[in-house]
Amino acid sequence: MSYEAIRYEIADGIGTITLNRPQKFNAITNQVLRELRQALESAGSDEGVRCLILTGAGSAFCAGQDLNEIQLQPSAGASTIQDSASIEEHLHKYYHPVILGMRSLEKPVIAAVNGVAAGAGCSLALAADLRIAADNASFIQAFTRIGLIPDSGSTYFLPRLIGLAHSLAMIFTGDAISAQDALQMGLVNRVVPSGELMEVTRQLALRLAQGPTRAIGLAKRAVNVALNTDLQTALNTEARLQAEAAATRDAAEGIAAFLEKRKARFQGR
Ligand code: T3D
Repeated sequence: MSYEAIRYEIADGIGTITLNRPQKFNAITNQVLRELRQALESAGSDEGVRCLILTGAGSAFCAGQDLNEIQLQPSAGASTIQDSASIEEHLHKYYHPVILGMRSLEKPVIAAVNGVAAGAGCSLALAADLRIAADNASFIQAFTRIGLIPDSGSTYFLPRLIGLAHSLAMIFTGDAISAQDALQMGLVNRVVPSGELMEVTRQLALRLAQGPTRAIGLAKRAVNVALNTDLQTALNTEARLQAEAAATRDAAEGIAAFLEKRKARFQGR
């Protein structure tokens, strides 16, 4: 598939998705979401991709839903969006496959947040496994600024990452959170000078892509399960997935390399 609203490039085992509507601060259209879904599916089935980076072209990461595509009909008590009967249907049909696709992709996903991440753009960053922010990045739960509520997973990810108090303050006020404040809250893993963002992110992605990526993927699945379950189920899931990890060539290689006092050569299987 050819991409227009995003770019999708693969090099050195790293897939890089770049939201590519810089003049509109990478605001999200249906085409963006269709292409994102396609790229995620492609990354999932491509053994050559062992880590994924999500970033934005130009000065913004993503300004959320393109507000030009929303058609409000307040008198009818409803709103619609291009190609969908309702906002609810739109979220199910376009946004949810992307958010679920990021979470279920058993490969690490790093958001390289190069500028403002607002509304569903903030949700996209939150759905990634790791976030590296440029020092000029910011995070805005912009939804309530325009009379909407957080969606695309923000109500799920935000309290889990930064706790209730910070989450509700962000959601109720819609205030911008700076990269430094985001770091203190635990919203991002690291803040780097803007000019170094992609290089630092690529170095981390490369390290992960050269790691035991099958085990990393299974660990992501185990954590996804553990987030929503009791201890017994989490323990059972760990045990079952540990058996899978232990059966990989990478586990044999990792243990052999330790015993032979050499660096392991992982292949992701
Ligand atoms: O089913 C559903 O779809 C519902 C789902 C909703 C999910 C959501 O994401 S709702 C929230 C939508 N997003 C927003 O409300 C954020 C709107 N944007 C802003 O508040 C500001 O643009 C920013 C705070 C992100 C950045 O401000 P600033 O001053 O740095 O930039 P700017 O001048 O406002 O924006 C730059 C350009 O991007 C500008 O284009 P122009 O006028 O120069 O041609 C602006 O119109 C455009 N842009 C920014 N955000 C959006 C957008 N165009 C369309 N939709 C946007 N969301």
